[in-house]
Amino acid sequence: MNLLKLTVIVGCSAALLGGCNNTDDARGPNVFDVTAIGLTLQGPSEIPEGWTTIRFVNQSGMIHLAMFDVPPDGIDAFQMKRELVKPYQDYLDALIEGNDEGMQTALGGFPSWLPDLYFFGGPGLLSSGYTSAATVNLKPGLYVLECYVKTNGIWHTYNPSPDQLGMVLEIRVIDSDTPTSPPPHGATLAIRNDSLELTQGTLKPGINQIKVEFIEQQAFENFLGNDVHVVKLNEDADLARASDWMDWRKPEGLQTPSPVTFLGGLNDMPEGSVGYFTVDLSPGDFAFITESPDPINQGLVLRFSID
Ligand SMILES: [Cu+2]
Repeated sequence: MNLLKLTVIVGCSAALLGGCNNTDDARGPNVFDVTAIGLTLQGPSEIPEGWTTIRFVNQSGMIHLAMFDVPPDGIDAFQMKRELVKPYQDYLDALIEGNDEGMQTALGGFPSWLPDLYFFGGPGLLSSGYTSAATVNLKPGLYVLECYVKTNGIWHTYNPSPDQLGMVLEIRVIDSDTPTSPPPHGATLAIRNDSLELTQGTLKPGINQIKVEFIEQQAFENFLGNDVHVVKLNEDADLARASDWMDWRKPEGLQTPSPVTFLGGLNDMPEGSVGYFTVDLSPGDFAFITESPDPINQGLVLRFSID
């Protein structure tokens, strides 16, 4: 084996989560680590545009996710905190108290720019001690990565201290001429408003790179939309527990600790978008599941097994 070939092989295996391409002009996605430590997200503050893999390392003792928010021009993470996360926490407080009037007041405090904010993927629900990755194609601009899991009725996104952010990481994506390309994938998952479907490829033991096509997108009553997460099923009741946990409006919904183990996924993206995520699968039973008000009855669950 000559040195050049050896270098290529080493380069490819090092890029396990980021991809390895056979063509000369494509180098796969850029890869960055974001680590959950306590109630913080730690990672880069500035990255180049293009296909980008966020490798999500959960070193926190709790379950988390990391969703990209794309706020309108001029809105940064602290303004989001003051104008959106605070009223959202007020809404949750009123919901927990059963205070309908308080909920309406909180809704009235949501900012006028909210309809212009959209979600753009990022790593899905991931239990403590696990690592996963999600890949999307980022354009230049300001992105805010957030975890909105709850603990004791408080969003992880929300830090009551005025000069501190919660589980929020502001990332500026800057212009770059360096080409990137999407990662290779072994299976394709299509998301529609009433189904999750594997349309191509198979799932295998070990690390799977899954392409996700957001064929349809919708707005649920919980303000979120179609996405996908992988849950490990150890007994038949686990799927019902996972489905029940997926609605944050329930007192224990999306609240730590989760009743089941999640292995990653891909958060909401606009209709027509494509993203990727990796999940490390050992033999056993699993399901793809959407974080929606009632995924089982909405058809937004797909069970699978690994032999
Ligand atoms: Cu969190």
